[in-house]
Amino acid sequence: MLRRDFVAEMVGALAVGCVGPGWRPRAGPPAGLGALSVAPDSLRVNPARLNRHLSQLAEFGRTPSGGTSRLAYSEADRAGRDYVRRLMREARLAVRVDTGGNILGRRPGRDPALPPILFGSHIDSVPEGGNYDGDVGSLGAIECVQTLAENGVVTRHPLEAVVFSNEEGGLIGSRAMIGELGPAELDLVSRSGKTIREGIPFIGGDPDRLALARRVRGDVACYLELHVEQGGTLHEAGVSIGVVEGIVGIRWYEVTIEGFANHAGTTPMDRRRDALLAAAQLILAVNGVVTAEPGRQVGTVGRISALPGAPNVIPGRVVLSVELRDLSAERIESLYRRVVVEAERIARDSGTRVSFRLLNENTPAPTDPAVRRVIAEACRSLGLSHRALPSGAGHDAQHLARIAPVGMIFVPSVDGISHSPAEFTRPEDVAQGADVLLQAILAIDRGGLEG
Ligand code: HGY
Ligand code: MN
Ligand code: MN
Repeated sequence: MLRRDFVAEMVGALAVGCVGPGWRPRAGPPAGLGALSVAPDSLRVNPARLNRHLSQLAEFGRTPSGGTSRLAYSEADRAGRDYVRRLMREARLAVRVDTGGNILGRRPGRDPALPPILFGSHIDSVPEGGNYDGDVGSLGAIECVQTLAENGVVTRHPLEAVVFSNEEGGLIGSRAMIGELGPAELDLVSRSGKTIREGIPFIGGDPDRLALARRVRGDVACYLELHVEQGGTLHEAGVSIGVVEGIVGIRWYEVTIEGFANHAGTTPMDRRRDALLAAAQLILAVNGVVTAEPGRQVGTVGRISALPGAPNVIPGRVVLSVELRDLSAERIESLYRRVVVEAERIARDSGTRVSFRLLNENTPAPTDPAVRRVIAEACRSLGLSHRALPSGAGHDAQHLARIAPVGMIFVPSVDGISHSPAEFTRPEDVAQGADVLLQAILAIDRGGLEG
């Protein structure tokens, strides 16, 4: 059975059980928590609606393999964002797009002097990605606010659901939000073919006025992100929820190797300066450097182009990507230095020249211990098993950590697959993650981070 069919089936099954004990629809204008007919800690999201929204969002950028290519700044991205804005309006949020292209849906709190609790994720995808990475946290955030709205719950803090722009192209929207998106990055060409400077207005932002999107410490009470784990720890252990301890740092380099393009038939093997041959050695060297010591560090060459690109021409120029990740910024730097030493040796031996250009850097970030405690307590109150774990994937939360306490809630990825059409998270796990998010929001609103 296709996973998509499985989702539809589960959604149907879950619809029967979506109304938790103590749930009462409430008519009339929102009131404070005290006026509720239901205790806030018995509030539950609507699993059928949330999973239906996931299936509907999957239609934007859907690929023949059942995955998603919703590259940031593409038509599919724009259409998906329109869909998400509609859901936000249905959840009675005041919706706007900031100058960095982030979608924000705001709900007033009882105390307008308090900073908002911010929560969300992203809906852009990698090429041929899946239907859960980013989508679960974005739609889960909207589902939480929808649940509060239909139960008449008004929090003390204002609430803001966010869908960050261009997460997969280097956490661009959250970088704009912390005021660190600079001119050099704006000129980079994104996977959509547009530069970031061109892409931001395409989705309703304004790259010339990025300062307006900026938030500083004190502007946000807390940032929470629900996300699929993208690795196999929770799935293998049969644990429902991951409480993220820290998020890896990521560096992307563009490496150029200059050799000499020449005739492939007439140039003897010992007279060549073959840039692709040098690149092959460099790819092995990256792997060798990263695996030379124990630890969780990873390194990947995920993209390569050889020029001029003909069977009968020795490649004269190669451009490839090198990505390095670890929870320690020092270790990333030391891996990088060793890769450069290897690259220079390979260049000397092959008569080529090599240069590295840093394209994007996301620093590692621990999550906030008090937010972790709140999330773990929410799991306990919901009767869900949980465990602490690091994130090997990058997330917008790592930028928000520079200006606010942050926390992340992971739900299991079946077989640990992600950035693939085969990515899958069970509907009940999606709903449980959203319930944890909802309870964490309410606990933080009650002052759960204070004292
Ligand atoms: O690449 C990452 O780690 C993330 O999924 N953007
Ligand atoms: Mn991703
Ligand atoms: Mn993601």
